[in-house]
Amino acid sequence: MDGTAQLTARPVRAFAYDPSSAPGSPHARAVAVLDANWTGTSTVPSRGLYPHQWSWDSAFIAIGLRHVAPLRAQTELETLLAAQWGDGRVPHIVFHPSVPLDAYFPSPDFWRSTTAGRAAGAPRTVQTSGIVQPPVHALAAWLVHRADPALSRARGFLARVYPRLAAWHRYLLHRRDLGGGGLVSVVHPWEQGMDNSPCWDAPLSRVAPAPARSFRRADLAHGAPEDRPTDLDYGRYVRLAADYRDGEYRDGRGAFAVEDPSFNALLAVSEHALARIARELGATGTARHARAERLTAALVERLWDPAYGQFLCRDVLTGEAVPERGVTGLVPLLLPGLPREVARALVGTLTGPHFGLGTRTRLVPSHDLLGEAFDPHRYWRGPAWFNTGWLLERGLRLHGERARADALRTAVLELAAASDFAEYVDPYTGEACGATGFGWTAALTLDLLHDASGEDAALRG
Ligand code: 9WN
Repeated sequence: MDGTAQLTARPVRAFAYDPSSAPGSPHARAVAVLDANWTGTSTVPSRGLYPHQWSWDSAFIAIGLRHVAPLRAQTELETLLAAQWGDGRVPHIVFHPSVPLDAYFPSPDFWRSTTAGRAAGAPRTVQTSGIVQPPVHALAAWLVHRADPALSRARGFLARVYPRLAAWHRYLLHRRDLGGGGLVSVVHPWEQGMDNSPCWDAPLSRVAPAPARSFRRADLAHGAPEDRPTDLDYGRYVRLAADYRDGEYRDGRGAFAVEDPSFNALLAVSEHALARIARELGATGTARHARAERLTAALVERLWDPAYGQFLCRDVLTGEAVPERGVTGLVPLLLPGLPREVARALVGTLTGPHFGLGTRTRLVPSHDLLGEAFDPHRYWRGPAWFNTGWLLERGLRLHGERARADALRTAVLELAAASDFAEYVDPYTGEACGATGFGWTAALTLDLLHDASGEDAALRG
């Protein structure tokens, strides 16, 4: 697709934005979305498309929920962590037993966590998937605590979640350093959270797809096929997950292993948050800050590409960088310890022709506007997501880019409300794509309304 032609053809629309919390305001509507998606113990990303609990969704949801329902925000994280496996992994989905099996694929009978996951310590009383998602949870736990420290202390919230978060990070750092260079590898595109990104195309092309007749997709009942991953991609996702399951979820190098910038940056940020939590609980936290800084250094050493002005994924099986500009390569801007010239270059790339922030786009596209694979509607191949917008807004603010952060904040708030809290939007027009009433879109709207300075999320030192 010719990105340049698109740019002139589709002007950015202006939206009216109401900052109050009166009935009918974006604030009230965002709260209503979270209420509608609440199940009593956690929040579904979307009632139709994603009717279970998802790991990184819950972390983002807790970050917003803390401002309006701090007890629910704590419960959200505690419910997820209660499904942690004995080896420390936090599963990417915790299934609700009352939801029919055919409501989402892959369902519990595909993952078979209670049997295939037994050796890895999967819980017996709840069904989960066996892969993971980005570790945003310690950051979320810290922010949830900060929203209502009295409630948090009274319930012993941090003391309860700390050992589980520490075991989670230990699992990632010890069992998932498949490249041996101090960074975590993801073993499935769903683990990284940006499922269908062109960054996975080359590493995924080596995976033999499961035959289409061997599984039945549920997502196409809710989303337009041209917005969703293709059947061939799904065949590969299924093959990778089935092989992992059939190996009883043992970690080692399978057919897909990638070191990803966003996943590792979020781990480093969460390690800083865990240091804060440790300090709050009476320890020093120094070793954790040092670990976060080592992770930051490994990220720069292994994944930074000065010629691209951004981080790139690294295919662990070939040892090569993946030459694709995904938004994942900008997310490390969230790191407080980033070298100044790296932060400066990232801002340049974010606002330059490949992502166009502030000129051609108001929200950050998920992929290079000028790349061959760019598609403004297809899942993670171009559309803008609100969680990456939030992460980069916090990153811009942290690195002193106040005017740009303000503009991005306004765009997130306006487009979230105007799109009825869509899962994602066309980066040029703001047109809603995927599900509406999407959990993290509503939650991060609330966070930006309540926490304009982002001071707590900055985690400096
Ligand atoms: C697979 C729930 C999840 C998000 C991911 C997003 C999408 C699932 C899917 O939905 O992934 O985990 O079925 O496509 O890519 O980031 O956590 O909202």
